[in-house]
Amino acid sequence: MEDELILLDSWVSPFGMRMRIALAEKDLSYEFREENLQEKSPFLLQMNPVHKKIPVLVHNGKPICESLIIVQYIDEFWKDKSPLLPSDPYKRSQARFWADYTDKMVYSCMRGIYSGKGEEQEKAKKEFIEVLKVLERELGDKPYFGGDNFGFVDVSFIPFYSWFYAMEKLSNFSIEAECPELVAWTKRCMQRESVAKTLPDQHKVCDFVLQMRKRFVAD
Ligand code: GS8
Repeated sequence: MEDELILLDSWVSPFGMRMRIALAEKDLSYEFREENLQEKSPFLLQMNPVHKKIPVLVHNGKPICESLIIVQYIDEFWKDKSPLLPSDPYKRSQARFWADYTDKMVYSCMRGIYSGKGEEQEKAKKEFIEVLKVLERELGDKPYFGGDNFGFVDVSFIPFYSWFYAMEKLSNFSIEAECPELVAWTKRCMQRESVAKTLPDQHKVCDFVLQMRKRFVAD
């Protein structure tokens, strides 16, 4: 039986982009369903009744929630093509640690920038730069976080790159000036088809973020 894969997602979600990159790495086709997060579909509420969030991967009718868990599921189910997690248990633990770090640290700083003002926004920017520098140190002189191969940490982190330009515009700084090696890594990742075809245009993301800010942040 052909596997049926449905992705409940939103084009601008960095969490959703993780799924799309992982599915592309494994050469899997799927049905993409854009959710309106202001008016969630009954199917989303049924598939993710706990958090009511996207992304959700529905595999032959069964839902899998939480982006990092979904990427690991994809990697385990379709293990023969383009493995994302290393097979060594210690290396796996380290990959999970850094993916979790991007989850906890990168997005919270970005939220501080896009929803904050004045001093609060400045603090989020400084913290964001620190977090990026920590990640740049972890990358070291490897081509990818996964070493010679594009792996789990790369999949987890690269989607946030599509939001970098919006962060720079909102908070007036240059990520390339702060973290040149990290930006070189983003360019390497963008040469991969799975990433290039998934990440939306940074200007389009920026317009979206500015609109969202207009709606939710009083100036
Ligand atoms: C985060 C998903 C999330 O925040 C994951 O999958 O990794 N930890 C989760 N989804 C957001 C859209 S992206 O910013 C979402 O669905 N928000 C709707 C809501 O909170 O009501």
